Amino acid sequence: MAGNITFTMIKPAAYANNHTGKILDIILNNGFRIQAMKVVRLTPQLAGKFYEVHKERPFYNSLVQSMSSGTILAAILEKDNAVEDYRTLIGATNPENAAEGTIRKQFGESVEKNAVHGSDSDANAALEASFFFTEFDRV
Ligand code: FUP
Repeated sequence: MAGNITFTMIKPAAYANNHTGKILDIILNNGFRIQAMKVVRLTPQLAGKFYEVHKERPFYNSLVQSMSSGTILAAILEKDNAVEDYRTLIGATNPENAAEGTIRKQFGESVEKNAVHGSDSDANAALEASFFFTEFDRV
């Protein structure tokens, strides 16, 4: 059965360019409930750990640098079928390939600065949520 939470981050460029309000509005208008939310700045070490699965990829160092370059907003979102529905809402990894109306199409600048992260499985949603939040942070 599909789980009911996913984890998202509004990435540094989207946060710095003041897209946060518009992105949260889209999220809430599409039936997601915010269980937990905070703004933080990742150290390169923490960004590297979060994206460890991509460690061998050519884009890893640049991605880690980019994700630790400024403030991000991290949140746990709740909805039936959250992981799949949120990935539909954000669109393809590369904003150029993302469907019209998706968050990445509207606010992404490039494959690396693609505005938002969204978990790719229920298992990763749980891991990523607990990377940023404790049970006490969640309502
Ligand atoms: P997604 O699940 O859509 O976020 O995509 P991936 O897990 O494949 O990629 C994780 C992050 O790596 C993306 F958000 C952006 C970055 N990335 C690049 O910078 N270059 C690439 O060629 C692919 C991904």
